Amino acid sequence: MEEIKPVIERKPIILSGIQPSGSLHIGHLTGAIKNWVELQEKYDCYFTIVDLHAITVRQNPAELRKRTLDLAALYIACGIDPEKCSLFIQSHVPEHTQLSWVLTCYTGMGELERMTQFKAKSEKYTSNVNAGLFTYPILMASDILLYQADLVPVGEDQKQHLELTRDLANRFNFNYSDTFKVPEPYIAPVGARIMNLQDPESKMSKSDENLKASIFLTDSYNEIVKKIKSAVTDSDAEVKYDKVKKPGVSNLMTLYHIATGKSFVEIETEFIGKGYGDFKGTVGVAVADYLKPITDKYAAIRKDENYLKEILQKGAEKARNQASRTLAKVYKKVGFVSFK
Ligand code: ATP
Ligand code: LTN
Repeated sequence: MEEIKPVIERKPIILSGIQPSGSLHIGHLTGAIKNWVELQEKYDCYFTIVDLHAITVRQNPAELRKRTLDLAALYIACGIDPEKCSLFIQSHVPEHTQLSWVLTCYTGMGELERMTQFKAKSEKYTSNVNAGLFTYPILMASDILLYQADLVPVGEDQKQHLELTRDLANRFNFNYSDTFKVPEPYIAPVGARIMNLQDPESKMSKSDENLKASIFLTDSYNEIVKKIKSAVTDSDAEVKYDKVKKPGVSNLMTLYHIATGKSFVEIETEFIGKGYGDFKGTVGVAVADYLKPITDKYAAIRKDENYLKEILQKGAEKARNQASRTLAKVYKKVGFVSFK
């Protein structure tokens, strides 16, 4: 009689990462991590802290070490559950750099020269246009392909890198045989872009030098209230949503909406006849209250480095388990000798 094999349903795989190149701000929470928290329920998720990517720009070693652990603690404080997914530091899984070298030999110079992020970063960091900045997208492709990820949650700015990842996967699969899953971008249900508090026409960004421009997830209650008090608005005194004419006020309304769930019409009505002073005071307290559970949890987790270390070691083990299998396949296909 023919043996009936059980069908093992595998959950689709998701991989995403953030560089430990600055502190996380409220935009990361609403635009990225909150989505990840939902995704971990339905998918097999790998979330990584991409420290190898971070050194494409000069980093102070002590700072980098600190920020990497800060970021791990923040992921957990925001709701990433290390029991449900693999949370790990990229440099703890050497397969990332190993696969990256192989893929480097399958990438054209022209493909990398086209990357808009490379062009932008090499203009910004003129004194250090290193080869890592150039090959950065290949390392990112390796992050994704090692885990056979089906979906990759990314922002608009990373879509070009994902396209290259797909090209590399297809190229390798075509040259040898099916090796890599060709990943799709996962574009989250659009959350609002949070803008810079001091320059509301550009987005809040972790590499901004002006600390008053961003609300960091590590800011204290009073710092948050103070930053919102000093946010740039405009010279009329009407709380009205108009992203073009009133970008500062609209941004604060967005933050208030995120913190309280109130609609823009409700917010406009609430502040009829009241000045910006009142408005900013109320928004500041609402945002600080909204972030408080995260900041409290963060402070508790961050203090316990042994706990963090344990989680990150376990996460790296889980990740290596999958990554080493993919790398072994790749090495075999390109013709490297193996005695296993
Ligand atoms: P950098 O300025 O160092 O390039 P960044 O602050 O722009 O960094 P990324 O690390 O590129 O942040 O962001 C990771 C993800 O977080 C983005 O893909 C996007 O989904 C989300 N994100 C970042 N900034 C914002 C923002 N201001 N508003 C909403 N979402 C954001
Ligand atoms: N390049 C991305 C960070 C990143 C990433 C990844 C995102 C590195 N490897 C793999 C998704 C999947 C950035 O700068 N936001």
